[in-house]
Amino acid sequence: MSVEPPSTGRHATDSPLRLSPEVADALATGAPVVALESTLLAHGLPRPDNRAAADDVEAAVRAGGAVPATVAVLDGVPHVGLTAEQVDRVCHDPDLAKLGVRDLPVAAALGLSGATTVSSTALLAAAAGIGVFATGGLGGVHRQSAETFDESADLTALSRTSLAVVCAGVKSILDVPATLERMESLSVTVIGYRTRTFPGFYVADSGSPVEWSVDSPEQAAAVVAARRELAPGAVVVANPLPADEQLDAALHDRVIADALAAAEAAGVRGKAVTPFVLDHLHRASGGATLAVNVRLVLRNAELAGRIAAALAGQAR
Ligand code: PSU
Ligand code: MN
Repeated sequence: MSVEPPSTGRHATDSPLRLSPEVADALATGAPVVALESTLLAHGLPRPDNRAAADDVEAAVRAGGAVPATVAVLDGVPHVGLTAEQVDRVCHDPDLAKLGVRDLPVAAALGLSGATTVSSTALLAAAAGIGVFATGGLGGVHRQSAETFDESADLTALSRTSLAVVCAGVKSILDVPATLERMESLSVTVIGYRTRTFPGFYVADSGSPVEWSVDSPEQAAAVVAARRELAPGAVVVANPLPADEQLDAALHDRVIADALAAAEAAGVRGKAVTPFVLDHLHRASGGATLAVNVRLVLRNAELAGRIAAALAGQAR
């Protein structure tokens, strides 16, 4: 990766990444590691519930058989693997920035702190040598993007970053068919996990098909390994919620229409859109979207752990 060196202090030849001892040790010995993003903690889930979720997600990665590596930028330094105190900071600081790839050099140069999105987490994780990453839902093409040009930087980042991203599809506040078209244009590999329909984040089925499907962590790992041999770029492993755990469909459609209208009325723009809409959904659904959001992240984290273990040849 290329992060601008600061004008004083560190030398440009120093690695700009700080790995936790556990993550450094796992990578050095070839043990499975799963990267986790911090924007979903800091900006996607409300305080204080986000703090327990952070621990639960790390525990789910361990249950799957891998070492969790939560990523965030603290005082200008990208950290891969956080201490409990560092997770506290990420979850409790209301002023923490939201950092995509383009924001990383500014944070590094000015010594700022921020949570990393899918785009920047993928970049930093790949730079650390981590092959698997778990999140909730990817960013993508927003509805009305023809007027707003609002398309998440997650998509272009995944087109050039070599790792697997386990997610429950893209957030259903987005234009899902348009996002799938963009992932095709960007040559991002997309596979359904035990499904031929692309998941819809809060709901199991987005209504769009997915062409390829795998049935096991070992098969997913084989696709990831084959992609690595062939060309840079990500493999999206789309892992749907079971039907009996999804959000009620009528509630889903109502609260999403409501949240998008509220964002429009409030004139929210840029990177504030996704956190605004998610927060509105959590309130409007009486916490139902929050519970489903946490559940799907935990499922993705555990599956990512299994895929990482399979990639490391330690499937169990
Ligand atoms: N998944 C979740 N909650 C979130 C996100 C993903 O369950 O809050 C975050 C991710 O960090 C993703 C970001 O990269 O939303 C997308 O933001 P934007 O639409 O501004 O690119
Ligand atoms: Mn955007």
